Amino acid sequence: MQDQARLAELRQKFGREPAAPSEPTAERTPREAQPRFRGLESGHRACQGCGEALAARLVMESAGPDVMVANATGCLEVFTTPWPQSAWRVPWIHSLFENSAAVASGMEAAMKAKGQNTKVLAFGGDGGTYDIGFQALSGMLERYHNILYVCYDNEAYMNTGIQRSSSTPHAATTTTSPAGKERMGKRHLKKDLLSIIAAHHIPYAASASVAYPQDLQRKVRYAMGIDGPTFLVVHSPCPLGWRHASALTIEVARKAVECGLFPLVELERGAVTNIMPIRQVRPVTDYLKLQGRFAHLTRDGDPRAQEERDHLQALADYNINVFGLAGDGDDPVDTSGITTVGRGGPLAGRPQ
Ligand SMILES: Cc1ncc(C[n+]2csc(CCOP(=O)(O)OP(=O)(O)O)c2C)c(N)n1
Ligand code: SF4
Repeated sequence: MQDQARLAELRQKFGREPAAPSEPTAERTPREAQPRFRGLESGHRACQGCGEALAARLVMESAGPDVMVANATGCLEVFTTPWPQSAWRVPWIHSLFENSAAVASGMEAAMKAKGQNTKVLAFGGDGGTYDIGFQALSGMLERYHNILYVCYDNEAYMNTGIQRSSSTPHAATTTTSPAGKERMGKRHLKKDLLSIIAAHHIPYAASASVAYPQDLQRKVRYAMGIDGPTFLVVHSPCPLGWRHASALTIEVARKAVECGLFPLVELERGAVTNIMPIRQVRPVTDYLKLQGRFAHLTRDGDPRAQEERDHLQALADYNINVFGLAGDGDDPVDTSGITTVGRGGPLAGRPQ
């Protein structure tokens, strides 16, 4: 089938609008309202408020039971599989740090040879994806394997002690880009990985955030229906590395989207096909001041702090302009209209 016809069929099947949320009722307690299949169980050893754990749970819920996972070394692999235990309910392989895309390619070829339709997922952190596994990922995309690759982007090498990666935002402090007299945190820019992935002209590539689970799950379902390589990068706050309270994970993730620093976009065959509009664009300082990794940027008396804040604001403004993110009124699927999560309940309103 032609690619365009296939895309049209998938759009019709999965819809571009998010599905109606399932409201818990007196008869259906929140626990009963949980999705029936949970590919990643609770009881693992992630830190409290770990965005990566939440992201992986949401991805697995929407991917469904007939999947296999190749998981690069990193926090997700470590906190879900302390031998002899495992939090996974699907076939799962721990790959090297650098080769989850290559291992997943082999798994997919094996499934094909056996005549099975089991979808293969590959998971990696930003270190494993933006940096060390990038070559294997590019090969997987170019060879057109039927794999959904998910990058859990917590913007540093968290599992080994918060070292900077090419995904770490400009001016963030990490153990290998410490803020001090010499420099104001990381000198370089966050790599625009999504554009590089999209340049492979794969059927579907998107960004998502744990602050918008309904949007994230729609993107996973859409990617699951495509027979070819697809890619999702999920912004996943790490309370330990970003130095924010564990209860603030969702709020921090939401503000990253609302200020424009982490745009939520979808690309098909290299072209932008959808964005999440921002109803109320916030200044980047609303996002920065919640996190200890940017504390040096919000202290008074250092002229370099203002300069770096301006720089980050310019990067956010650039995203807003390039993708046309500023909303033009009330939109049911913009950053304020779409169902989100709040502290104290899965379907609660926006926390203030
Ligand atoms: C070739 C290689 N180099 C270094 C390591 C050590 N190492 C294990 S996990 C990790 C960091 C993983 O970072 P990331 O991919 O961002 O995932 P996160 O832990 O942040 O989820 C590193 C450096 C390794 N396992 N293999
Ligand atoms: S260090 Fe960060 S990414 Fe790793 S388990 Fe803890 S919160 Fe999650």
